[in-house]
This record gives sequence, structure tokens and C-alpha cells, in this order.
Amino acid sequence: MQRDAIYIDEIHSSGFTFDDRVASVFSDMINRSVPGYAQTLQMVELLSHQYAQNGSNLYDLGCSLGAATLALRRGSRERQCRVIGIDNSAAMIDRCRQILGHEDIELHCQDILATPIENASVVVLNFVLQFIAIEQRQQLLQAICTGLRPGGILILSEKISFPDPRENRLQIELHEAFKRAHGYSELEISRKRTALEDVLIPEPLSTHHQRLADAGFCSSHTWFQCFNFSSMIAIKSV
Ligand code: GEK
Repeated sequence: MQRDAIYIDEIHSSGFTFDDRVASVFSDMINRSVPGYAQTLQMVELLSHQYAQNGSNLYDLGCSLGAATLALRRGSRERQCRVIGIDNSAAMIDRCRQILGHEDIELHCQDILATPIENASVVVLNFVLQFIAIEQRQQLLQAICTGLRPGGILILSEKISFPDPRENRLQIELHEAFKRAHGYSELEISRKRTALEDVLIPEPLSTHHQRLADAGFCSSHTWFQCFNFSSMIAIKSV
């Protein structure tokens, strides 16, 4: 695994993008930046084992290097499911193909906003909705809910914000302590913060749950939270 040193010695004037440089260090970057990332992958496998329906499609939207896509495949072995990973970064999808080439997985370089979701039983958005423009989030969740079979689920993991400014500040400080504990310097943390401004837009959990209800899910539950990172499961009625 190549170590993420992107923000050590360079000031990036433009915003963060999922280019080849990011793709080449992505596994290290996400593991050292997102508290609970490994656990979300374990639970994607467990939840797909629980909810994948025979003959259905399983989607990993914004699959990056395919870690959650592989978890979907592992969780649904012995069922006749198509596992489909989508990402609009060619650099990510190319590397993902190299990593998962031998697996029974379909990969497409495509915008998830233009991806038809059909005959689905499990859909994953693992730290991806946060990169979609706020005004397009509802439409995406609605398309996912419509494309799910009855009893199907969406697993939605996000960086979140908090309505109370003091709690928001505290959770950001704890996240930055997590990054320092994983070897990032103050300078790297602050450069990355600047690069992600206006690119990654977190929202409160209450906003996510309301949007899931408005999209047609019959219930949604927070199953994980560590500092300002959370994961939810939303269920379509049977
Ligand atoms: C994981 N889920 O390892 N269409 C397609 N892909 C997109 C779009 C879009 N409109 N916008 C962003 N992406 C992965 C981690 S990373 C999370 C997901 C992070 C893709 C983008 O190219 C990138 O690969 C991914 O979403 C976000 O479980 O970097 O914090």
C-alpha cells in the first residue's frame, strides 16, 4: 500500500479531485483519515449477507478502488447476484479493475447521477453522497429507492456535521486528533481541510434521515458513529 504524502510538501491551490495521484495512495488515505472505515466494510459484507436477494443487483456507487464492492461480492456468494461498482474517476476505475479483475464484478466509469438503478436489493453509498451537490442528493436517493426491490436496503456512510456549533467543533477536533495519531502533520491536515472546502459538504444526521424518508424509505437507522463519521441503513418497505 503506497503511503499518502500528497499534502506534505506541496500547496494545492485548486480543490481536491480524485485524480491518479489520489487513486495511487487512496487505500492508505482513507484508512488513516476516516475513523471506522474498516468497520463499514465489514458491515457491508454482513448486511449484504443479510439482505442480498437471489437474482438481484447489488450496487456500490462511488466505488473508488472497490473495497466495498468486494465486501458486497463476499457477502452474497452462492446467490445469483450481479455486483456492480460505479465511479466517475477513470483513475480509480482503472486501478479498481487491476485489483478486482479476477472477481465476478462489473465496473463502470460513470456518473452515479446518470446510473440506472434497477432490480436492486443492496445499494452502497460509502462516503460518496458528501461529494454530490446538495441540490442533487434528494434526486439520487429517490432513484435508489425506486430501483430497490421491496425489502431492499441502502447503506449510507457519511462525514457529518452537528447543528450545535460547540459539538461540531469538538467532533472536528477529535477527528483531527485521529488523523495526527495516524501520522498526518498539522500542515497536512490543514492543507487537506482547505482542499476539501466546497468539495466535501457534510450535513447533520437529521437531514440525512429526513431525506431518506422523503425519498420513500420506510425506515432509516444510524448503526455506526465515530466522531463526525456515521453510517446509516435505510430500508424499503416489503
Ligand atoms: C470505499 N466508497 O472505499 N459519480 C461517480 N462517482 C463519484 C461521483 C459521481 N458523481 N462523485 C464522487 N465519486 C469508497 C470510497 S471515496 C470517499 C468513496 C472519500 C467518487 C469519487 O471518484 C471517489 O472515488 C468516491 O466517489 C469517493 O468504500 O474519498 O472520502
